[in-house]
Amino acid sequence: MTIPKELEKILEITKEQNTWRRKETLNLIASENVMSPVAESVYMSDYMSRYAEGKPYKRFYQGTKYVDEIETLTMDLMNQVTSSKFCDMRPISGTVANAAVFRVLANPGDKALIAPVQAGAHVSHTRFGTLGALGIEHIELPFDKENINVDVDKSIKMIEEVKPKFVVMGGSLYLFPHPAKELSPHIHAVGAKLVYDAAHVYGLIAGKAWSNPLDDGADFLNVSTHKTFPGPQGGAIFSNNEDYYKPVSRTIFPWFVSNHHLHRLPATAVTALEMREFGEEYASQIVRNAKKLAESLASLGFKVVGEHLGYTKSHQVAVDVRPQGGGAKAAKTLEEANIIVNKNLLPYDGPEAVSNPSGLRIGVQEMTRFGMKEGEMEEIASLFKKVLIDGKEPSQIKREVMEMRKGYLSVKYTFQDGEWEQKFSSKVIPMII
Ligand code: DSN
Repeated sequence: MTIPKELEKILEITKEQNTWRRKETLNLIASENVMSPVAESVYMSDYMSRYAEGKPYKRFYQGTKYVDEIETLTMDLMNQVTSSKFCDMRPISGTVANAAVFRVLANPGDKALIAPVQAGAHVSHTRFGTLGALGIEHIELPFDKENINVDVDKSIKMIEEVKPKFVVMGGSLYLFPHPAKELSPHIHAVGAKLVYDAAHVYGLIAGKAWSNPLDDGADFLNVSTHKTFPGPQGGAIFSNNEDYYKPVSRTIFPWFVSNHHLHRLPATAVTALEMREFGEEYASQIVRNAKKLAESLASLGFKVVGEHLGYTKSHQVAVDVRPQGGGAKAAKTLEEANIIVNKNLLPYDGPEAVSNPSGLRIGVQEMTRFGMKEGEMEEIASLFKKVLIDGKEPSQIKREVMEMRKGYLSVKYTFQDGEWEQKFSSKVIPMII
């Protein structure tokens, strides 16, 4: 039998992807991360071929006894690292988690207050995304330009006047925590709920480097499991209140999920164990790295957002690259040098700037996972300068980037030495590289 030439092509493209992004690039997209080899290994399991509609031990299919077991264990471990009481692992993304909670809290025509888009709100919180698709009215909380954040005093007034069904905080360009603690008593006083979208900062919360929104009055904590929390792509919903959790958990299937992509479960469970063991060390290094990168870029002449606020408290750094030709050009030129970032609207950009915004959003969580520390952040800043300020040929800098990356090829903050090595390392299935 002749092997179709497309098969060779498929393997080749996959190998190219793996080699390029795992071994040769500086990956600085704020919403990405990599799993550990052991998490990747359990991801490639029979679970990926199965269905398990319903909840553990109450399924609509046969053959699910190990799915029940792994889903229950995963929920337990995720509750442990989140210091929460209830968890639903079935949303297959953060956006699906938002859809499920928003729909249970409000009917079409009801009102929701969301953190301002300038303060980083995700598109799913808006009339252009999931909120709009559900027919819920999007009203934005007032913006405090000076603090690049929600304006607390004006928001209290608005909450009292509008009496929304719910308020959404958390964001995608997310440098400084939204004021959940300050606003939650006022939200609850009008009978509304606080939904905190921690997609970006969930790993920082699990690692105790970011205030836990559930302790600050959030009724729901919606997350992604693949950004600062370095697991497989997916979502989850947490709550400490059974009465709030139950209607969401009762309706997520069949409203928003049929198959919840079961191979995520063991991989998320492994990542929760890694975060239980190494999360604090990892999260605190991420925050130190982001701050160091921001300071280094500023000292080399870049206009880094939020100087008066200490630049960042998260894994992200935002840079205004209008002097370097704008976000689109800067991101493309950096990619030619194997430095991967995304162009991003900055708080003062209007929506019309979406294809060529003023900024770059940089996230340090993935390179931190590969062992980079403050010294490497200074090196990265100087590579940015060479490409974007000194105008060096990107292909020349690419060689420097590839050389640098050679020292950071294995995932840290995971089980890999000692007893682990003897018992399990031979069972890990490596990726095709
Ligand atoms: N698009 C993702 C991000 O980059 O923030 C969130 O869904």
